[in-house]
Order: sequence, then C-alpha cells, then structure tokens
Amino acid sequence: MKLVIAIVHDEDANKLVDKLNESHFRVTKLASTGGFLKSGNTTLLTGVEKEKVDDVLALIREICNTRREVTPSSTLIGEAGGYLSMPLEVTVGGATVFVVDVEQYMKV
Ligand code: 2BA
Repeated sequence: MKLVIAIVHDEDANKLVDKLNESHFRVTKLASTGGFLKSGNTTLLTGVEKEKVDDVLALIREICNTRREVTPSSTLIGEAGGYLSMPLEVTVGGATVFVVDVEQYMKV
C-alpha cells in the first residue's frame, strides 16, 4: 500500500476531493500553509493499493493548475542597511506530490 500526499492550491482542492471520491478513493483533507508564501494551501492524504497510484496521479494532473503568485520580498540595500521592497513572482503547482510506502494500514 502507498500513501499519496498531495499539496494543492485551495481553489483546486474541493474539485479534486470530489473526483477522488467519485473514483472510489478515500481521502483526508488537511488545511496547510506554505512555508514560502505563508498562505493557505491544502494537503490531501490518499491511501491506495500500489497498482492504483497512477490513477490517483492522473486525477491530480487533470484537476490541479499551475498559477503565478506574487509575494512581497525585502532586499537589504546600501551600507545604511535600508530595505527595498520588491514583489517576487513565483510559479505554484499544479501540485506537489509525495508517494510513500505504508508499513501497516488498519482500522481498529
Ligand atoms: P510555499 O512554500 O508557499 O511555496 C510556494 C511557491 O513558492 C513554490 O511553489 C515555489 O514556486 C516558490 N518557492 C518555494 N520556496 C522557495 C524558495 N526557497 N525560493 C524561491 N521560491 C520558492 P511549489 O514548488 O509549487 O510549492 C507549492 C507548495 O507545496 C509550497 O508552498 C509548500 O507548501 C509545498 N511544498 C513544495 N515543495 C515542498 C517540499 N519539498 N517539501 C514540503 N512541502 C513542499
């Protein structure tokens, strides 16, 4: 068994959860925060048989879009130690995915 951990944009999360459920995958949705942008994203946990991992990845690819986001960034300038604030544009997603081995899966 594998655990697919997918960090996705909040705007894609509900649609992806619906698609996973429609395809009979079980999913847990966690509110998370990106360390760089310090803004909300969503982490989805899906436990699946090894043979089904590619099906889950296909759904993630289908639903999750790449986005450009702008974050303020400060650069130290000059000997006086002033700061120049410049917007920094980064590309987020579609999704960041980790696939890890599950040692045991049980319901007690
Ligand atoms: P954030 O950490 O908020 O990062 C948002 C986007 O900012 C990243 O998009 C990337 O384009 C950029 N970025 C992140 N760290 C950077 C840095 N040190 N310097 C310059 N640009 C940087 P994605 O790579 O698509 O990541 C989206 C979200 O997925 C991340 O949000 C984070 O929550 C998670 N993530 C990505 N890679 C991860 C990893 N290796 N481990 C854990 N979480 C990860």
